[in-house]
Amino acid sequence: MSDHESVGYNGAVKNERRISPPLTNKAHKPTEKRERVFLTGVRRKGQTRHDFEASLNELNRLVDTAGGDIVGLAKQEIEHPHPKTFLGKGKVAQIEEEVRQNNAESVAIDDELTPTQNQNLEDNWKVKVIDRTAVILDIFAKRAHTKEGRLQVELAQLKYIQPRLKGMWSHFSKQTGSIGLRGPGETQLEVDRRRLKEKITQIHGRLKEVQTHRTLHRLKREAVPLPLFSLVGYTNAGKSTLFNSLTHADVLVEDKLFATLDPIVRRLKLPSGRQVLMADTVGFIRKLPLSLIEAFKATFEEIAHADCLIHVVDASDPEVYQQIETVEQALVELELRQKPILTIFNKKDQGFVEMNGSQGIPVSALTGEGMDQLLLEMDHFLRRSCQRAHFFLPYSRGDILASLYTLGHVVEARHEADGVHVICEIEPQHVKKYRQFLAA
Ligand SMILES: Nc1nc2c(ncn2[C@@H]2O[C@H](COP(=O)(O)OP(=O)(O)OP(=O)(O)O)[C@@H](O)[C@H]2O)c(=O)[nH]1
Ligand SMILES: [Mg+2]
Repeated sequence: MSDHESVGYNGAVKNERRISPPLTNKAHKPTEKRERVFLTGVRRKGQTRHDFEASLNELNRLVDTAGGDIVGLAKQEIEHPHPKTFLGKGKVAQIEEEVRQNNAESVAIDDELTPTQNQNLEDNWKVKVIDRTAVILDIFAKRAHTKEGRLQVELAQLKYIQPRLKGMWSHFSKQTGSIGLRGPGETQLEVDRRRLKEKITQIHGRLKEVQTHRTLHRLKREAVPLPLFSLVGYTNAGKSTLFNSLTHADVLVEDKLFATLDPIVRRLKLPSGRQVLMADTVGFIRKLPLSLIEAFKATFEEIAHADCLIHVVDASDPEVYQQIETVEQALVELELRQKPILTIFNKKDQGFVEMNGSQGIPVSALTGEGMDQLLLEMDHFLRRSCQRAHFFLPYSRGDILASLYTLGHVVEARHEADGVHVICEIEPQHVKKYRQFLAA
């Protein structure tokens, strides 16, 4: 259980058990330099109060993870964001006053700002202004450990910084190391636009190299035909806990957002004796900008090559519906929505909120309850959903070969003079679709 359990801020999180953010520093190392952050929530037209509070609450947790303490909070309802300052004039003045009174070092806004709005607000408040994307990027920067992960974060940061460079020059060139300006990209604040562009091209190149290596590695792994199950889910749903419990791995588990950034794959044995692979991946969160998802496409590659997704849902969280929706939306954006999905409801030990209509295998990754059933279901899934089929494809139909790789599991591809013999385990619907290419 976390130290933060019952602490809310300004009454915004009253009854929401586990998304309650910390106000105390108890959980942090005493040596850690914490930044004084003023939080601003903006309720857009059409947004429910509940959704607004939940999102703001989450930003509070994100700021905490990034190393900030909330020293004040302002909320505003707006119909349309002001093109120049995002917030209305009165609110800008009010926040300026509060920032001064509370000695805030930065203002975090729970929305996405244009570079102009960002700059104008900084001019007004004389402190750094960070939007939700910047906070998330900062956490990613702290948490990426593999070469590929770090390159991806750097790329995302540089792309984020690019249009904002001017403002960052004027105020914050000396402030590297604080939230939103930290990580692999921070030295880039000292280079001009042209060099930034060159750098972006260069990182693209290096990423490509790393990714080629990774693809080779994966192809080698795929030479042994093991089905791949990939965990997906909202951040903090319990994916890594489940992963550790099933594969006896030792992945970092934390009551923080985005504990996992770099994907990891392990082998595991199902009750039937069949071996499979399982991948743990980065979690999703609401309002994750598409550009960020794009920078992490490679990270999601393990999901793209999975035979089946296991959607880990924290069914004890009052926000469960919104979280399911966010994950499904992200899967649509990544063009992965057509993958077979096994849904599990995690954290049974904490009691589930009422779930109308949705179904999932109830488990507790923490206590181990329901794990046997999950493993049986995975076995069942493999048997139920696939059939072995033998296709012969002329070389002119490379498109179908590519589809077979995406939709099913190619066990063998034998290249002959006039085409490719493919043996694959694939769902009957796809066998039917390509039946004219079935080998006799
Ligand atoms: N009570 C309870 N807590 C759980 C359970 N599963 C996970 N947790 C807790 O939930 C928190 C998040 O768990 P993680 O496994 O790190 O979650 P994750 O989905 O990997 O999160 P990210 O990597 O941040 O996306 C940790 O504090 C876990 O101990 C469960 O079944 N019951
Ligand atoms: Mg994790």
